[in-house]
Amino acid sequence: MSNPQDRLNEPTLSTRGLQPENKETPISFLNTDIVPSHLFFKRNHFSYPKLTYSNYWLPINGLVKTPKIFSLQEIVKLPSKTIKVILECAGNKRSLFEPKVFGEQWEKGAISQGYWTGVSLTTLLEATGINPKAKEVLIEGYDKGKRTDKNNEYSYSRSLPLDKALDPDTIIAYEYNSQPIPFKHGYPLRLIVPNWYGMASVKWIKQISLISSEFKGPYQSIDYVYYPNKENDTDSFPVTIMNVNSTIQEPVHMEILNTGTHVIKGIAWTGAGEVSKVEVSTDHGDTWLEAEIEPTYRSYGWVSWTYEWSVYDPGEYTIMSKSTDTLGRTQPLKPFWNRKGYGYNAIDKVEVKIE
Ligand SMILES: Nc1nc2c(c(=O)[nH]1)N[C@H]1C(S)=C(S)[C@@H](COP(=O)(O)O)O[C@H]1N2
Ligand SMILES: [Mo]
Repeated sequence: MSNPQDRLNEPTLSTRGLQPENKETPISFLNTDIVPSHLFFKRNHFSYPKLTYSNYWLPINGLVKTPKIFSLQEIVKLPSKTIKVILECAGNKRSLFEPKVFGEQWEKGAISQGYWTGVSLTTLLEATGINPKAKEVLIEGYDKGKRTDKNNEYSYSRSLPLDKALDPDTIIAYEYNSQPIPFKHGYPLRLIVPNWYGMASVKWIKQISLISSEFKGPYQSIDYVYYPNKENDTDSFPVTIMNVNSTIQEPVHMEILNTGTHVIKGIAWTGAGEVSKVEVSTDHGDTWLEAEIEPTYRSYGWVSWTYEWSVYDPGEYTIMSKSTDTLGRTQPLKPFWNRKGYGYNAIDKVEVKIE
């Protein structure tokens, strides 16, 4: 019989900031692969927008043949699809960079996944038609505010190149795990861009515009850009698809265990192709053995993996995990350092002591 107190012993989000609200998922303490909405990480650039839903409309304008304004009722009547998608903040694991970088010091929980339901953006664009001059689709969010480096107010807006916008799996979502999207995650409509880091999935969509040039808003020309150098902006390039990556969920860092057999457990994911293997090392990377990957339906989700570790010698151990994808990308030993701390994907590590 479980102790009734144990039912109150639930995992919670960890707070990185409250204004705006930034909180991370307890990634080691999930008991399902589908993150329930109350444990979904939160990443915001501004305070939450004030919306009046009784009057919610979605305009699509700019370089279209016929501009249209969709009501929510019209959108939910269109053919829908449900896809399992990971959202990973580009700053996930930023706290692990050496030398340290400024910004939210995310540990390993700026990632979540679940089932998103919505209408393909391309279905809406079929209704408006596309002017051949259109190059990008600009998605504007309702939230706005000042940046530390600028005097003007900006809304959270980002564009997608036309080919990614027209991918049938790029959706305007209205449900998460079969429920209306929670307000803090973008209710009533948010964009979901599978395989790209989370910044592309704009919440609280205000309007969508087709444009003929490259959008230069600060959330894509200043932030969400890899700057390989500390002192200058040379060789910078935009953050788009997720890197191949993995996280050890169990044991947790610095845990003390006894000798015997332990299940090492984790997740692995990629933003291109599929995860093809996950390898584990318990001897500082001298030898690697393949972990077992759970044969679940992946869609754009992560895979869960396990590795049975029998250990008889007391001592201190470093457990490492390394995933590889079908494009041949593998987690590096050293991360690609960049000034804003995006895309950390070095081989994952936890240390344990065996007694
Ligand atoms: N409108 C709006 N959309 C947004 C953001 C935001 O601040 N405002 N943050 C982006 C970033 S950086 C991430 S990682 C994800 C986080 O989504 P979540 O808060 O639902 O986890 O939303 C993206 N979409
Ligand atoms: Mo993010």
